[in-house]
Amino acid sequence: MRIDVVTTFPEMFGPVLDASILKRAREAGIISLSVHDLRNWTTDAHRTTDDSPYGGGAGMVMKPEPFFAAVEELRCAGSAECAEEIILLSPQGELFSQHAARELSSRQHLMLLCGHYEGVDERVRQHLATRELSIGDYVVTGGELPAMVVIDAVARLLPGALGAEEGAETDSFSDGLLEYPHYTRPAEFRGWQVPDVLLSGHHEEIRRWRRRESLRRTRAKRPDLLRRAPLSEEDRKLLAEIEEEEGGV
Ligand code: 9D3
Repeated sequence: MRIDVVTTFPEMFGPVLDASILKRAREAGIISLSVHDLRNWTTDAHRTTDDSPYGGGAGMVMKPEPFFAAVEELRCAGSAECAEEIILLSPQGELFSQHAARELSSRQHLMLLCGHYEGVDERVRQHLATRELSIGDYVVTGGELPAMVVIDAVARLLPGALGAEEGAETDSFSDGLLEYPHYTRPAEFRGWQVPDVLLSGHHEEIRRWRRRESLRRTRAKRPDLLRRAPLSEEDRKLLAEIEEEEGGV
C-alpha cells in the first residue's frame, strides 16, 4: 500500500513512522509512506497556506489551491494505482472505527490531508476529498496526530505487518467484545493473586473463563458493543450466569 500525507508539519511524522510496527512494515515493503510539505505547492514568496475568512471573524482558513495542486500532482504518482481515497482529517468527519480501518486496508493507495488553524476552505472538503474522518469527539490542534492514528490502524491490518504472534484477528473489536484480563508472572504480587483457573492447565476451563470475563467486561464498560456483538449459544449462557452473579445493570 502507498500512503501520501500532505501537511504543514511534516517533521511531526518522522519519529512515529520510524518506530515499531510502522518501521517494520516499511522495511518489509508492505507499506510505502511519503510525507509532503504543503508549502511545496504554494506559489508566493511567503509560501502562504492560510488566509483570513471571508465574512470576517477570528482565526485563519487554509487556502484551497495548495491542497488541489498537491493532490493533482501526487494522486497518480509513485504507485501503480491512482489514490482511491483522498481523506481529509477533520473534526467534522465520520468517526474513524475498526470497520473504516478494515475498509481502508483494502486500498492500494491513500492520500491523507491534514488541516490546521480554524479549518480548511470548504471547497477542499466538497470537491477534493472523497472522505472526511475524525478520530473522536475531542479537539486536537491539527490533523497530523489523527493522520498517524489512521495510518497505524490501517498498517497493522496489512498482511505480514504484525509478527505471527500478534495476529490482528484475535484483537479486541475483531469479535466485537473487549478483551479478557491478562496476567503474567509472578502468580502473587503484593498479595494480589492470579485467578487459579489460569494456573490450572485446564484449557477448556480457561477458554470458558476468558470468554465469560470478556463478556462481563463488555457488559459493564461498553454495553453498546455488547448489543451489537454476534453472540453464540454459549455466550448467552455465560451472560445469564453473569447476570445471576451481578444482578441487573
Ligand atoms: C472552533 C471549532 N473547532 C472545531 C471543533 C475548530 C477546529 C479545532 C481544531 C478546527 C480544526 C482543529 C484541528 N483538528 C483537526 O484538524 C482534527 C481532529 C480533531 O480536532 N479531533 C478529532 N479528530 C480530528 S481529525 C482532524
